Amino acid sequence: MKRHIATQPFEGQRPGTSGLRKKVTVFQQPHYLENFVQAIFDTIGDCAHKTLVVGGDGRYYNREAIQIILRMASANGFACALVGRDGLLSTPAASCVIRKYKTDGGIVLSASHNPGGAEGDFGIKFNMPNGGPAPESFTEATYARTREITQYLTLAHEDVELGRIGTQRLGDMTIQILDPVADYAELMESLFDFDQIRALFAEGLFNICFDAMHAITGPYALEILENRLGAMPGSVINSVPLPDFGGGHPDPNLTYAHELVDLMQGANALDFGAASDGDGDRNMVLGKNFFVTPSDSLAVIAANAHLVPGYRDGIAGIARSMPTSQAADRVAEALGIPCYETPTGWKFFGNLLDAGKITLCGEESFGTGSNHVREKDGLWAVLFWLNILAVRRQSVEAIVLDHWRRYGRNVYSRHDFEGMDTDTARGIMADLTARFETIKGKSVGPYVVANADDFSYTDPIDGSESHGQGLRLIFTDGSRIVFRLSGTGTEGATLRIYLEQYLGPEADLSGDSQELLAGLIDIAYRLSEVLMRTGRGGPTVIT
Ligand code: G16
Repeated sequence: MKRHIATQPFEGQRPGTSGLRKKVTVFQQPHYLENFVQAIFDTIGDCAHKTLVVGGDGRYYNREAIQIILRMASANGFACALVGRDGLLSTPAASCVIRKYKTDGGIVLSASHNPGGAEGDFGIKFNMPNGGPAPESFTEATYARTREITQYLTLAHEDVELGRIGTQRLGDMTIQILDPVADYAELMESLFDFDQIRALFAEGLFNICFDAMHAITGPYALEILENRLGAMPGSVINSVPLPDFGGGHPDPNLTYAHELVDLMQGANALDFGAASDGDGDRNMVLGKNFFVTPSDSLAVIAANAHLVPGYRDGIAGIARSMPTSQAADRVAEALGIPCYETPTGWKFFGNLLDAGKITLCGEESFGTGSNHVREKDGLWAVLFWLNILAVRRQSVEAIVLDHWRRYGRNVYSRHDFEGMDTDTARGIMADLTARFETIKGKSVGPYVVANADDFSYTDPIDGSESHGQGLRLIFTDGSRIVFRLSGTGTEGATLRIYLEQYLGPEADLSGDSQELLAGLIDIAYRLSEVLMRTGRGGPTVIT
C-alpha cells in the first residue's frame, strides 16, 4: 500500500564531486536517505514506465538503503528495477547495466574510496540513462528539491529477497535480480584480447597480484583474472567484500594499498600489481619496484591503444581533469587528436564521450576509463595494461621508460592535507586567490609565473559553465602548481596540492618524483603557508 510520509528538509544535502557523501550515522537518521531519494525522483519527473538500476559497493548500510530505495521507487511509479544480487554492483558495472539494458538511469550507493563500517562513510548518486553521473544541472535541481521537500512516497511492503536471481514483484514494480559480474565480464571480453592475456599467464613466468582491498572488485577480479584469464589462484587478494572493508581504507594508492605495495618491492617482487577501490572505479598500477602515476597510465594507455582490439581502429580524442598531468596532451598531439581539459569529476567527461569527441579519459585521482561505460573503471584499466604487456612482452617499467624517452616525462605528485579545519582550508584558498591577482609575470624561485587563475570550464557540447574549479599557478616552462579543496571528503576539509614539472626526452628521466619536485613543493608550501597554518609537519598522503 502506498504511503505519503510527511518530512522536513535536512541541511547540507548538496551533492559534491560525486554524489552525496556523509557518515553512515547521518544517513541513518529517520527520513534522511528518503528525502534525498525523493528529491532524485522528483528531479527525474514522471517515473511511470521507467526502469531504474540499483546497486552499491556493499559497504555498511548498503542492504538497508536498497530496500528503502526499492520501496520508494515502486511507490513513485517505476515499472521495473534491475538490482545486483545482494545489492552489489561495482560503479562501472552499474554504468554497464544502465547502458546495456537501455534503462532510465540508476542509483549507485557508494562512498568510493572512503572508509566504511558503522562509523564510516556512505554515499548515493544518480546516474543518467547514458550510464554516467548526473551533470551539475541535475544535481543542483536535486539539491533544490531537498530544500523544499515536505513528503516522500513509500510502500508498506516486506523486504525484497536480494540474494535470489530472477524476477520478483514489489507492489506494481517488477524487480529483476541480476548476477552483478556477468554483463560486465562479457563487456571486458569484447574489448580485450583475452586469448593473448591467457597465453601470457599460461607460460607461468608472469606473476601478478590484484588487491581488491576487501571491496567490490573481489568477485569481478576473481572471475575475470583467475577464472577466465588463468592468473594463478591466489593472484587476487582481499577478494571478499566486507561492509567495513576489513577496517581498511579502500583507496588504491601507495599509502593505503600497502599490502600490495610490499609485494611489489624487493628482489622477489611480482611482475604486475594493481588495486581498486571501494566501488571498483579507481585503479593503481604497479610494476616490479615501479609505480605508474595515474597521469602517466592514461598517457601510456592512449599511446598503446592500437594494440588493444576494442581500440584498434583509433581513438577520437582524450580528456583529462585539469589537475591531471599533461602527459596525455603530448600523446594526443602526436596522434593528431584533441585533448580536453575538464574540471575534477567524472561527470564532466559524459558529454564529450556521448558526443564521440573522446574515446579515453582519466584523472590523477587514480581514475581511467573510456567510452565503453560512463564511469571510470578500475578493472578495465588493469586489463588494458595486461593486454599491452601481453603484446609488448616488456616490463611495466620498460614500457613507461620507453614512453618517457619518446614524449618526455611529466614528473607529478599530489600532496593531500586531509581532515583540516574547514575555516583554515578556506582561509588558505582565499589568501591564495588574493595573491594570484598580482603574481602574474613575477619570479618565484627559479620559475616565472605565466598565469595564475581559478579554473573555469565551459562544456564544449552544451555550453554549461563551471567556476571555482581549482587555483592554478602555471609557470613559463609549463610547470604547474594547483591548489584545490576536495569535494568528496566527509570530515573537515582536504586541501590537495598538485605539482607537475616537465622533463624533455633528452633529460635524465629517472629519479624520484619527490626529489625532482622539491623546488615546486617548497614554493607551494611557502605560498599557501600550509604547514604553519595547520601546525603539521607534512601532508597526510602523498601520491
Ligand atoms: C570522485 C570523482 C572523481 C574525482 C575524485 C576526487 O571519484 O568521480 O572525478 O577525481 O572523486 O575528487 P576530489 O578531489 O574532489 O576529492 P570517486 O572515486 O571518489 O568517485
